Amino acid sequence: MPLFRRTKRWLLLVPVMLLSSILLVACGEGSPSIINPAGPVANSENGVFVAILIIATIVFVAVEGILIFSMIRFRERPGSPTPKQLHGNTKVEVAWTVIPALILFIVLGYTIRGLFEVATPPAGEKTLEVTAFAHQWWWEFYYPEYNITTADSLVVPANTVVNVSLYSNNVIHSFWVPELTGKTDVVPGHNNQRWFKADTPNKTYLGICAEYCGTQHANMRFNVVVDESNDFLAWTHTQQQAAVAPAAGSMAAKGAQVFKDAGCQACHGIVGVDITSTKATNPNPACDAPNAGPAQGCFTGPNLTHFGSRNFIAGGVLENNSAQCQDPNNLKDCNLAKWLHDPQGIKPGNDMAIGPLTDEQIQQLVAYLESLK
Ligand code: HEC
Ligand SMILES: [Cu+2]
Repeated sequence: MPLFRRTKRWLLLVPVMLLSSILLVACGEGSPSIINPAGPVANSENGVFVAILIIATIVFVAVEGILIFSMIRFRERPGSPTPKQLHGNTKVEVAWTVIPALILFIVLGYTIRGLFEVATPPAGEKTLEVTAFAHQWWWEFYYPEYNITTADSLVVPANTVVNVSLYSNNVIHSFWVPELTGKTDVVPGHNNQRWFKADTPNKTYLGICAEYCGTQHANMRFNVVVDESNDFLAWTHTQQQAAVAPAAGSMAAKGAQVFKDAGCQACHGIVGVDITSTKATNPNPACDAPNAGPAQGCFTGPNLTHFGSRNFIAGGVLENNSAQCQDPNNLKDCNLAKWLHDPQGIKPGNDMAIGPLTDEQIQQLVAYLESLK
């Protein structure tokens, strides 16, 4: 009696399964994945995943294989006798207790090794300190060594340990850059740390908030821009400068005026305009007080001193496509203009509550904000 009597069906089933798995793989195109690690922390985490996947696959194939084989090979056939009736078998019981226990110990070993690998950065390496301040719903990054505050983009040098202090004064968020490091909760009143290192310069990775934190949780993204160390230093130097003052009479200068008149300063700090130093916006305990505001150096919205150099708007809900924002008479594809036109329509519930702006004001504000490189 052959094992499978109707071989043809199986021949059909196998390619269908393989093809559908190829289709599903295509779904992941372009989105960040933990199985493309780009630094030691993500590498170690991926190692644990792969080890467990291999062990689990072997167990799955063995168990299901024996099961399917037995179902077919020993199925009831017409006229077959009643099988021998058994009860209990000490050897089998011991085997299927001891073998899984050993397998789980191996999994535990890999996990514990992984935990130690990602817990603390290797000693004696050059380190960049960053404070990530999780807002509802955008990320602010403060660089204490350089006294820089930025939002949406975490710029880091390659091959350098980046030690991120995670701070929230609102709800629990979670810091996650799938290709660089796993998730770490950002808990009010409990400042966690997360380190990572990026292997390759000139790459950008997507960061995500991985803990539901309100309606716009999914639009709380950021990118990690990895530079050569020289480019990183040049970037810090630019970011340390006060905002460029627009040429008198220019469209941007009119925008700067609108920025004052339309009340933008109530929520946004610009160094050289309404604040003297970015330090004011760093997570400082004064900002946890219920009535904290610009007077205490605490702003509701992102610091805009160098907004023009960033590639995300409002937690990545839009891309800052500066190239489409150059012609004041044609801003239909300019995302910044869209944002200023209707921030609540684009990101409902966010904290930027403003009255409507005229098209002219938007043209001027776009010219101004995009000039803040
Ligand atoms: C009541 C506070 C408030 C006022 C007033 C306000 N904003 Fe905002 N703004 C915010 C907040 C909060 C965000 C971030 C929203 C988010 O991502 O959830 C933001 C985001 C932005 C961004 C995107 C910045 C980035 O890095 O992602 C720009 C640009 C901006 N605002 C410009 C303006 C301009 C121009 C005005 C004046 C017309 C203004 N804002 C008035 C609170 C405010
Ligand atoms: Cu969040």
